Amino acid sequence: IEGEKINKNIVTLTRFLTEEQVKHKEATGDFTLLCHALQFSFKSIAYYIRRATLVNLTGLAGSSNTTGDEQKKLDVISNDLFIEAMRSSGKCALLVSEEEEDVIYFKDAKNARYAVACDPIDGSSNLDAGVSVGTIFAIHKLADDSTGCKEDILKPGTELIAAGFTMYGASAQLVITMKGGSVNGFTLDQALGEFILTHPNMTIPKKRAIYSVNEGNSLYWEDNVKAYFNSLKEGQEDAGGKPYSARYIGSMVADAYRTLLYGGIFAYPADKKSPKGKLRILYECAPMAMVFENAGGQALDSKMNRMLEVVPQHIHDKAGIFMGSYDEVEKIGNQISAGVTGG
Ligand code: P6P
Repeated sequence: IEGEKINKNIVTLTRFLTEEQVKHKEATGDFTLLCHALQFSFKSIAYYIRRATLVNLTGLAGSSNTTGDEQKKLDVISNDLFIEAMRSSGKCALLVSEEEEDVIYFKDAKNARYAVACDPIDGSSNLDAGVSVGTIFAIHKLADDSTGCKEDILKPGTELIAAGFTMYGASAQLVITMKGGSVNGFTLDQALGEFILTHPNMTIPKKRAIYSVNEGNSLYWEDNVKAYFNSLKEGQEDAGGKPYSARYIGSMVADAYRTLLYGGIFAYPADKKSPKGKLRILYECAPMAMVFENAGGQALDSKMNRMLEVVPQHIHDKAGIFMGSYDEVEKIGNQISAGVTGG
């Protein structure tokens, strides 16, 4: 094609999933089919987001979700799309969505072996401003003797089978990782309707002088969190005396994607206003923690526990989170552990 550099070795998400499946002799193909339902929902949501402003899909749908956020029309459409994609796959036994107060059980999915947690449109408060929003997902496998119950998803992130997110920006970027695997990035080719592997084996830089946090909450931060972020604003010996740069979009998938690519630290600390933090464990903190760890980074909660070892008691439980470059999180661990506080 004139002017376009043809990528010689085009790997579609569909091919990638099939190649992954054949690596596991015991694979039944159920996980692959579940992922096809996932990619269908990402393509559909991407379609609606592109048209949102054109067909006046932004603005409030006049309802609110479980956590009191005013729901935008796209929230509702994306949630419905995701639920129907999971239901029709027949491979999902139960679903937790940020938009649904209770667990959704798919009783018709007789032999379904997977439990999915998702935030269909994370960062939706930014939609009207054209800021990148995204879908975050996490996939657990049911216990062998279970046909699907809440305990199948109230598990630590260390047991996640797969996790990732799709960021709807200039194009739709899917980032996915599987248990013990690498992190791979795919870009949606709108013309073909295919996710193409564009970022194989993503690894986060070991360190980077960029921090990403909502400074507007600093009044509520614990003293050791304040001290840590203030220390980044002083000249850094190992950075030629320069302080860190601040980057904050306010949409987790966008801040996470930039941190994954460039390095640095993203944080939403628990604080006096939100003692348990703001971000939800099942469909924000744990899936992101799995991506960051598999990319060579780290993720901790506000008590400096490994985020992937945190076990939620309720499906919408929250946690404080610090995640990013390996060395940047080490730095936090050393500084904040001095006086561990926060939920
Ligand atoms: P704040 C968006 O509402 C969200 O859930 C995440 O996407 C984002 O990281 C965070 O909340 C932003 O919160 O308080 O900084 O606006």
